[in-house]
Amino acid sequence: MNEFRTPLIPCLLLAVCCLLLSCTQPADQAEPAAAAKPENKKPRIALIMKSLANDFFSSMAKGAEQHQKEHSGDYELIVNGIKDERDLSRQVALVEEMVASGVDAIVIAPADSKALVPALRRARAAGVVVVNIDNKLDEEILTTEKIAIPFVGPDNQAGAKKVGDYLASKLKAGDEVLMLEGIRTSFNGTQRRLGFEAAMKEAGVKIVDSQSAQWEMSMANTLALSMLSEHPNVKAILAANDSMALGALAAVKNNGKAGAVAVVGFDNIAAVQQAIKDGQILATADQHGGELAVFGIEHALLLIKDPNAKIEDRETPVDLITAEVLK
Ligand code: ALL
Repeated sequence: MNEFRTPLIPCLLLAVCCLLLSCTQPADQAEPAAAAKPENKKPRIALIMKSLANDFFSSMAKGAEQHQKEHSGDYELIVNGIKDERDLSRQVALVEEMVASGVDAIVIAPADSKALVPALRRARAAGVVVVNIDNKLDEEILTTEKIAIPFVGPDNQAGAKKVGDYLASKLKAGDEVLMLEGIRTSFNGTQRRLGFEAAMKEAGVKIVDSQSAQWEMSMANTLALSMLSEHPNVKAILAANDSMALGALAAVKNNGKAGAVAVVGFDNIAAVQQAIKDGQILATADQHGGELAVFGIEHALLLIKDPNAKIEDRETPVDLITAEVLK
């Protein structure tokens, strides 16, 4: 019996202290993000990206960190990402952690165009500025939920069309190709599929199989291997990002088709740039990841200063990268 009685006194004391403390705390300070900030404190901006294993996001982080260094008097930067392209719940948790830590703004490249919306709505409700970069959030859901979140990013369909057109210039009507898609619930993944499809259709090239490798190199490698053995006559693989293009390239080599099956990607990461110079990958698209983050941060700074500022979406450039361009 005694062992139950001993902790009772400290517990009671703790409860009384908590009660006293909560009485002295004004109700409007209950939300961390609503807590009053000392006047001249620098705003804190959280950049939330996707898989840090993807070189595209390390360049994005570098661009943001460089900008912060050059504007260190204006804001503090917290850089976050997830380990796995598909780990949506970790990205949702990151949004929640950043809100709880009292950041002023979140600049996010969402891993999914729909699944992240509720967490971002809660962030907005807690007074946090939100700017969407890279992969656009679902417009329909944003409208239904009545939230306005500015978007900074490229026209992915146009970018993929440029890559597809370039590939088509090396093929002839009737040729067969394969496609590796990104995560199907991400808007930029869908847009790139549409761009590739349009280019192939215009050139009379047949897409004989198209599957999602979820933006990932190893999944792309496994899928491409089985697609290649099922369709031995294909002349090319169109991958919706460079990680998948590298996975596809390894599969092509493994299948003894090096040189006979062209590979194209999207992102212009360092390894693919090298593969283009070496003649192993035909083309990719540069969507300037570093600038994407910087433009997002600039939008966030404007909105922190004036939460009612009318901020327009910003379309960023996307350029075709080929061996000729890299010469
Ligand atoms: C997209 C990016 C990149 C990237 C992919 C993987 O949102 O635009 O193309 O490779 O995410 O997460």
